[in-house]
Amino acid sequence: MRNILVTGAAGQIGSRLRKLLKGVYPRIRWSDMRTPADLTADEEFVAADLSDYAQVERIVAGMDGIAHFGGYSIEGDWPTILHSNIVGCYNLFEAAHRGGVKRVVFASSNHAVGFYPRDKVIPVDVTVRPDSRYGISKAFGEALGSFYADKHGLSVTCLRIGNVGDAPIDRRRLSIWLKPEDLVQLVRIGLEHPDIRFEIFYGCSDNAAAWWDNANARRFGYRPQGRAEDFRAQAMAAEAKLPPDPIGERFQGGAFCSDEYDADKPR
Ligand code: 15L
Repeated sequence: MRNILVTGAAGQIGSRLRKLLKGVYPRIRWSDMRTPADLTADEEFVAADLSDYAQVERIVAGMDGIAHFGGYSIEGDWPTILHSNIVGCYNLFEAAHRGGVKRVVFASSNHAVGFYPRDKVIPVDVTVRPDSRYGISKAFGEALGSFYADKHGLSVTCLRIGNVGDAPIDRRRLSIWLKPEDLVQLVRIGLEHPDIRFEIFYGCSDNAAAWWDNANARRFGYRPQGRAEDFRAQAMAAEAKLPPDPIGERFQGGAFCSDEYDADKPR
Protein backbone atom coordinates (compact mmCIF):
# COMPACT_ATOMS: atom_id res chain seq x y z
CA MET A 1 0.00 0.00 0.00
CA ARG A 2 1.80 3.08 -1.23
CA ASN A 3 -0.91 5.56 -2.15
CA ILE A 4 -3.64 6.07 0.42
CA LEU A 5 -6.64 8.38 0.28
CA VAL A 6 -8.24 9.42 3.56
CA THR A 7 -11.59 11.23 3.32
CA GLY A 8 -13.01 13.33 6.14
CA ALA A 9 -9.64 15.00 6.75
CA ALA A 10 -11.14 18.05 8.48
CA GLY A 11 -13.39 16.08 10.82
CA GLN A 12 -12.71 15.19 14.44
CA ILE A 13 -11.35 11.74 13.65
CA GLY A 14 -9.67 12.84 10.42
CA SER A 15 -7.76 15.57 12.26
CA ARG A 16 -6.37 12.98 14.68
CA LEU A 17 -5.53 10.57 11.87
CA ARG A 18 -3.57 13.27 10.06
CA LYS A 19 -1.16 13.30 12.99
CA LEU A 20 -1.17 9.58 13.78
CA LEU A 21 -0.74 8.33 10.19
CA LYS A 22 2.08 10.75 9.35
CA GLY A 23 4.92 8.77 7.76
CA VAL A 24 3.08 5.44 7.90
CA TYR A 25 2.51 5.27 4.12
CA PRO A 26 4.72 6.74 1.37
CA ARG A 27 1.89 8.98 0.14
CA ILE A 28 -1.35 10.00 1.82
CA ARG A 29 -3.85 12.20 -0.01
CA TRP A 30 -6.25 13.88 2.40
CA SER A 31 -9.67 15.05 1.29
CA ASP A 32 -12.69 16.86 2.67
CA MET A 33 -15.13 19.52 1.51
CA ARG A 34 -13.19 22.19 3.36
CA THR A 35 -9.46 22.52 3.86
CA PRO A 36 -8.36 21.62 7.42
CA ALA A 37 -7.37 24.81 9.25
CA ASP A 38 -4.06 23.31 10.39
CA LEU A 39 -3.00 21.76 7.06
CA THR A 40 0.77 21.73 6.75
CA ALA A 41 2.85 22.30 3.60
CA ASP A 42 3.99 18.65 3.49
CA GLU A 43 0.41 17.30 3.40
CA GLU A 44 -1.33 16.56 0.09
CA PHE A 45 -4.92 17.78 0.17
CA VAL A 46 -7.60 17.70 -2.52
CA ALA A 47 -11.03 19.17 -1.76
CA ALA A 48 -14.09 17.21 -2.89
CA ASP A 49 -17.83 17.05 -2.38
CA LEU A 50 -18.57 13.33 -2.09
CA SER A 51 -22.05 13.74 -3.55
CA ASP A 52 -20.50 14.73 -6.91
CA TYR A 53 -19.20 11.60 -8.68
CA ALA A 54 -16.73 13.50 -10.91
CA GLN A 55 -15.07 15.02 -7.84
CA VAL A 56 -14.86 11.63 -6.14
CA GLU A 57 -13.32 10.09 -9.24
CA ARG A 58 -10.66 12.79 -9.12
CA ILE A 59 -9.60 12.13 -5.50
CA VAL A 60 -9.62 8.36 -5.97
CA ALA A 61 -7.41 8.38 -9.09
CA GLY A 62 -4.08 6.62 -8.57
CA MET A 63 -4.87 5.37 -5.05
CA ASP A 64 -4.17 1.81 -3.80
CA GLY A 65 -6.25 2.06 -0.64
CA ILE A 66 -8.89 4.32 0.88
CA ALA A 67 -9.87 5.01 4.47
CA HIS A 68 -13.33 6.55 4.13
CA PHE A 69 -14.12 8.79 7.08
CA GLY A 70 -15.95 11.45 5.04
CA GLY A 71 -19.65 12.22 5.35
CA TYR A 72 -22.03 13.52 7.99
CA SER A 73 -21.04 12.09 11.37
CA ILE A 74 -24.18 12.56 13.49
CA GLU A 75 -27.94 12.37 13.03
CA GLY A 76 -29.20 14.76 10.38
CA ASP A 77 -32.27 15.46 8.28
CA TRP A 78 -32.93 13.19 5.32
CA PRO A 79 -31.55 15.47 2.54
CA THR A 80 -28.28 15.84 4.48
CA ILE A 81 -27.89 12.11 5.16
CA LEU A 82 -28.95 11.26 1.61
CA HIS A 83 -26.38 13.49 -0.06
CA SER A 84 -23.44 13.12 2.31
CA ASN A 85 -23.71 9.50 3.40
CA ILE A 86 -25.87 7.58 0.94
CA VAL A 87 -24.92 9.18 -2.40
CA GLY A 88 -21.45 10.08 -1.10
CA CYS A 89 -20.68 6.55 0.04
CA TYR A 90 -22.02 5.01 -3.18
CA ASN A 91 -19.82 7.37 -5.22
CA LEU A 92 -16.81 6.45 -3.11
CA PHE A 93 -17.20 2.68 -3.57
CA GLU A 94 -18.13 2.96 -7.25
CA ALA A 95 -15.16 5.22 -8.01
CA ALA A 96 -12.87 2.92 -6.00
CA HIS A 97 -14.02 -0.08 -8.01
CA ARG A 98 -13.76 1.66 -11.38
CA GLY A 99 -10.45 3.26 -10.47
CA GLY A 100 -8.79 -0.08 -9.58
CA VAL A 101 -8.41 0.65 -5.86
CA LYS A 102 -7.49 -2.52 -3.93
CA ARG A 103 -8.79 -1.81 -0.44
CA VAL A 104 -11.38 0.31 1.32
CA VAL A 105 -11.71 0.80 5.07
CA PHE A 106 -15.17 2.21 5.75
CA ALA A 107 -15.90 4.16 8.93
CA SER A 108 -19.20 2.59 9.91
CA SER A 109 -20.64 3.29 13.35
CA ASN A 110 -22.09 1.68 16.45
CA HIS A 111 -25.32 3.41 15.38
CA ALA A 112 -25.80 0.78 12.65
CA VAL A 113 -26.64 -1.57 15.55
CA GLY A 114 -27.69 1.02 18.15
CA PHE A 115 -31.07 -0.52 19.00
CA TYR A 116 -29.53 -3.61 20.56
CA PRO A 117 -30.16 -3.50 24.31
CA ARG A 118 -27.28 -2.81 26.62
CA ASP A 119 -27.56 -6.17 28.38
CA LYS A 120 -26.69 -8.05 25.19
CA VAL A 121 -23.15 -8.65 23.91
CA ILE A 122 -23.30 -8.74 20.12
CA PRO A 123 -20.88 -10.26 17.61
CA VAL A 124 -20.28 -8.65 14.20
CA ASP A 125 -22.69 -10.88 12.27
CA VAL A 126 -25.94 -9.68 13.84
CA THR A 127 -28.81 -8.18 11.85
CA VAL A 128 -28.37 -4.42 11.73
CA ARG A 129 -30.66 -2.40 14.03
CA PRO A 130 -29.98 1.24 13.12
CA ASP A 131 -31.04 3.87 15.62
CA SER A 132 -31.21 6.92 13.31
CA ARG A 133 -31.11 8.02 9.69
CA TYR A 134 -27.36 8.33 10.31
CA GLY A 135 -27.24 4.70 11.51
CA ILE A 136 -29.21 3.60 8.45
CA SER A 137 -26.64 5.29 6.22
CA LYS A 138 -23.87 3.36 8.02
CA ALA A 139 -25.73 0.06 7.52
CA PHE A 140 -26.08 1.06 3.85
CA GLY A 141 -22.33 1.68 3.65
CA GLU A 142 -21.66 -1.78 5.12
CA ALA A 143 -24.01 -3.28 2.52
CA LEU A 144 -22.16 -1.42 -0.25
CA GLY A 145 -18.87 -2.76 1.08
CA SER A 146 -20.17 -6.30 1.13
CA PHE A 147 -21.47 -5.92 -2.44
CA TYR A 148 -18.25 -4.51 -3.89
CA ALA A 149 -16.24 -7.22 -2.11
CA ASP A 150 -18.43 -10.09 -3.31
CA LYS A 151 -19.15 -8.81 -6.81
CA HIS A 152 -15.90 -7.06 -7.70
CA GLY A 153 -13.24 -8.44 -5.36
CA LEU A 154 -12.52 -5.17 -3.54
CA SER A 155 -11.04 -5.78 -0.08
CA VAL A 156 -13.36 -4.04 2.38
CA THR A 157 -13.19 -3.56 6.14
CA CYS A 158 -16.06 -1.88 7.98
CA LEU A 159 -15.28 -0.42 11.39
CA ARG A 160 -18.32 -0.03 13.64
CA ILE A 161 -16.72 2.79 15.55
CA GLY A 162 -17.80 3.57 19.10
CA ASN A 163 -16.56 6.90 20.45
CA VAL A 164 -13.07 8.16 19.62
CA GLY A 165 -11.45 10.46 22.16
CA ASP A 166 -8.67 10.85 24.68
CA ALA A 167 -10.86 9.22 27.35
CA PRO A 168 -14.42 7.86 27.76
CA ILE A 169 -16.66 10.83 28.56
CA ASP A 170 -19.62 9.13 30.32
CA ARG A 171 -21.02 5.73 31.34
CA ARG A 172 -22.04 4.75 27.81
CA ARG A 173 -18.60 5.58 26.49
CA LEU A 174 -17.01 3.25 29.10
CA SER A 175 -18.47 0.49 26.92
CA ILE A 176 -17.70 1.92 23.47
CA TRP A 177 -14.59 4.08 23.88
CA LEU A 178 -11.91 3.83 21.19
CA LYS A 179 -8.44 5.17 21.87
CA PRO A 180 -7.19 6.98 18.74
CA GLU A 181 -4.07 4.79 18.52
CA ASP A 182 -6.29 1.69 18.59
CA LEU A 183 -8.28 3.13 15.70
CA VAL A 184 -5.01 3.44 13.78
CA GLN A 185 -4.34 -0.28 14.43
CA LEU A 186 -7.76 -1.15 12.99
CA VAL A 187 -7.31 1.07 9.93
CA ARG A 188 -3.90 -0.45 9.27
CA ILE A 189 -5.24 -4.00 9.54
CA GLY A 190 -7.89 -3.07 6.97
CA LEU A 191 -5.35 -1.52 4.61
CA GLU A 192 -2.60 -4.10 5.02
CA HIS A 193 -3.73 -7.54 6.23
CA PRO A 194 -3.35 -10.02 3.36
CA ASP A 195 -6.44 -12.11 4.18
CA ILE A 196 -9.19 -9.50 4.15
CA ARG A 197 -12.01 -9.71 1.60
CA PHE A 198 -14.96 -8.38 3.61
CA GLU A 199 -14.77 -7.96 7.39
CA ILE A 200 -16.58 -6.04 10.09
CA PHE A 201 -14.73 -5.03 13.26
CA TYR A 202 -15.99 -3.14 16.28
CA GLY A 203 -14.11 0.07 16.84
CA CYS A 204 -13.60 -0.16 20.59
CA SER A 205 -10.61 -0.44 22.88
CA ASP A 206 -10.02 -3.06 25.59
CA ASN A 207 -13.14 -2.05 27.55
CA ALA A 208 -14.24 -4.32 30.41
CA ALA A 209 -17.84 -3.06 30.03
CA ALA A 210 -17.94 -3.63 26.24
CA TRP A 211 -21.22 -4.64 24.57
CA TRP A 212 -19.43 -6.05 21.57
CA ASP A 213 -17.64 -9.30 20.93
CA ASN A 214 -14.62 -8.18 18.92
CA ALA A 215 -13.10 -11.65 18.39
CA ASN A 216 -13.11 -11.03 14.64
CA ALA A 217 -10.76 -8.05 14.96
CA ARG A 218 -8.50 -10.02 17.32
CA ARG A 219 -8.36 -12.84 14.75
CA PHE A 220 -6.69 -10.33 12.42
CA GLY A 221 -4.18 -9.27 15.05
CA TYR A 222 -5.95 -6.36 16.75
CA ARG A 223 -4.48 -5.80 20.21
CA PRO A 224 -6.12 -2.70 21.71
CA GLN A 225 -4.06 -0.74 24.20
CA GLY A 226 -6.73 1.56 25.65
CA ARG A 227 -8.63 0.45 28.77
CA ALA A 228 -11.78 2.42 29.51
CA GLU A 229 -11.79 1.26 33.14
CA ASP A 230 -8.68 3.38 33.79
CA PHE A 231 -10.99 6.40 33.40
CA ARG A 232 -14.10 5.08 35.23
CA ALA A 233 -14.08 7.64 38.03
CA GLN A 234 -13.96 10.65 35.70
CA ALA A 235 -16.51 9.16 33.30
CA MET A 236 -18.98 8.49 36.13
CA ALA A 237 -18.46 12.00 37.54
CA ALA A 238 -19.42 13.37 34.12
CA GLU A 239 -22.36 10.95 33.93
CA ALA A 240 -23.77 12.33 37.19
CA LYS A 241 -24.17 15.74 35.51
CA LEU A 242 -26.21 14.41 32.56
CA PRO A 243 -30.01 14.69 32.44
CA PRO A 244 -31.84 11.35 32.78
CA ASP A 245 -32.58 9.56 29.49
CA PRO A 246 -34.61 6.42 30.35
CA ILE A 247 -35.00 5.32 26.72
CA GLY A 248 -31.41 6.07 25.73
CA GLU A 249 -30.16 4.14 28.76
CA ARG A 250 -31.90 0.95 27.58
CA PHE A 251 -30.11 0.82 24.25
CA GLN A 252 -26.51 0.77 23.06
CA GLY A 253 -27.00 3.81 20.80
CA GLY A 254 -28.00 6.03 23.75
CA ALA A 255 -29.43 9.43 22.79
CA PHE A 256 -29.50 8.46 19.11
CA CYS A 257 -32.23 5.98 20.19
CA SER A 258 -34.26 8.33 22.39
CA ASP A 259 -34.16 11.16 19.84
CA GLU A 260 -37.55 11.22 18.00
CA TYR A 261 -38.51 7.97 19.84
CA ASP A 262 -42.24 7.25 20.12
CA ALA A 263 -42.43 3.47 19.77
CA ASP A 264 -44.15 3.08 23.15
CA LYS A 265 -47.13 5.26 22.12
CA PRO A 266 -50.17 3.44 20.72
CA ARG A 267 -50.33 3.98 16.94
C1 15L B 1 -20.85 8.28 16.15
O1 15L B 1 -21.01 7.52 15.20
C2 15L B 1 -20.63 9.73 15.94
O2 15L B 1 -19.91 9.99 14.76
C3 15L B 1 -19.95 10.39 17.12
O3 15L B 1 -20.11 11.78 16.96
C4 15L B 1 -20.52 9.92 18.46
O4 15L B 1 -21.86 10.34 18.57
C5 15L B 1 -20.44 8.41 18.53
O5 15L B 1 -21.05 7.81 17.42
C6 15L B 1 -21.08 7.85 19.82
O6 15L B 1 -21.94 6.98 19.71
O7 15L B 1 -20.66 8.26 20.89
